Amino acid sequence: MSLEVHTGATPNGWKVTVMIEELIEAGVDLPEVNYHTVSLRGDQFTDAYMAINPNQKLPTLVHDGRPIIESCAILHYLGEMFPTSLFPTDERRWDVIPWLYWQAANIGPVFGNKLSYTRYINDATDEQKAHPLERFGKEALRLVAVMDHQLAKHPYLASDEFTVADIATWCWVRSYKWSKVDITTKPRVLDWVHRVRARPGVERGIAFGVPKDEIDKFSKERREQYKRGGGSIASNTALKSDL
Ligand SMILES: N[C@@H](CCC(=O)N[C@@H](CS)C(=O)NCC(=O)O)C(=O)O
Repeated sequence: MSLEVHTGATPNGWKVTVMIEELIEAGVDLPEVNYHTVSLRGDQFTDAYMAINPNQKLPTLVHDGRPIIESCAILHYLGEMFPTSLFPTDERRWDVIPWLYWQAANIGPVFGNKLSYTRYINDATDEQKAHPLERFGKEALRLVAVMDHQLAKHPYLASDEFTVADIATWCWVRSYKWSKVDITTKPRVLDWVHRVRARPGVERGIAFGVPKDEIDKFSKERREQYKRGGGSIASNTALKSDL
């Protein structure tokens, strides 16, 4: 049964494309993979998309007729379904699973909010943005310090091995310049960013939806496009509190 991947060129979206490429790199004979690009200009709110993802966000994986929502649950699912060192199946999975949850509960929301207030939100004054910017900026730096603490113990976030916890976290932290979170005071974290970037599977995964010459640095036009998209999402006009 094929893997139907509904995703886009965003940090949460790239987690899945990186995972697929890392599984291929690990020698897994995957079933056919079909990609469906979700445009955040409204695809997420359509009845067809909500039938597989009632939470109205990307990504979603559909395998064997079963939709899996939440990027980290997708990494967990693929890790269990296709066993490799990316997701240990013995008791060592308990080194990894807490850090996968940690990403979902901390890095994603905090870096996401820091990014929104730094780059996207354009219908609030500087004064209104000051408190959330300070709050999410400080919290992001605290999380980077937690990463540094982990990386002092072993070369990857959760263990000696590169795992789904690194995939999930890296997809957010790698854009530290865009979200203006200064990780450069933590050389271990910076080194981890570069080491993970050098992996061929990661290189192919983050190329999803982006021209090859813009993988590491978006063009001015693309940055404007993300700002417009992020601004319209952050303006909350499409949010429905009654489904
Ligand atoms: N916790 C979710 C977050 C997903 C998420 O926020 N996705 C963003 C793109 S990175 C999205 O679909 N945003 C659309 C919107 O907010 O309307 C996950 O990890 O899958």
